Amino acid sequence: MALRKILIHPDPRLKKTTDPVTTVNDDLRRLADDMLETMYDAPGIGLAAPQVAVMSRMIVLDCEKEEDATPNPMVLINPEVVWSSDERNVYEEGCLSIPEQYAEVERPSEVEVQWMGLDGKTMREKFDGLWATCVQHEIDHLDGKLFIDYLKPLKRQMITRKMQKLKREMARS
Ligand code: K1U
Ligand code: ZN
Repeated sequence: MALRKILIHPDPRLKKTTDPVTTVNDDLRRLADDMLETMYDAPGIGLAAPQVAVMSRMIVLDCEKEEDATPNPMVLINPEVVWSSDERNVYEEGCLSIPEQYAEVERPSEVEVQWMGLDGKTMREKFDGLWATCVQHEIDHLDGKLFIDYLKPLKRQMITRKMQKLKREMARS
């Protein structure tokens, strides 16, 4: 397993739609392991393949945040929201590609998601609470959408400028 570098916004790869996965092979299994390790190391509760510069439809999640909770890592290949609740929920979201910036985003409070597992089997499950927020945030990444795209243009611009400054500073050191 290896840590992968997380892309920081703005980056054209974070704005692109990703390609469906057609075969589960050793490279994909290695990518899933690396993404989970990178997510836990960050630390984060989710990660999407384009955030580590791989333009494929795969995400990882583990929203068990409490320190003494049993880990519950999930790997979702070609995930699709097949049902969303009318009820909506507001959560202050963050993103590992937009470090230290948080903003309230409103999304359906429950979603049903279908995906393929690493064993090639089709899975379908309902997500609620933080899991629902996180799985929608990660699926958005696969469609080139960031949580700041839900914000008013001025706030989005302010965050983007902060990230441009951060990237300039990171490049200097
Ligand atoms: O996609 C990502 O960049 C990961 C992101 C997922 C996410 C967070 C909040 C709402 C929706 C989706 C993160 O994990 S940001 C870090 C974070 O929220 C966190 C880190 C450590 C403990 C608990 C939360
Ligand atoms: Zn994110």
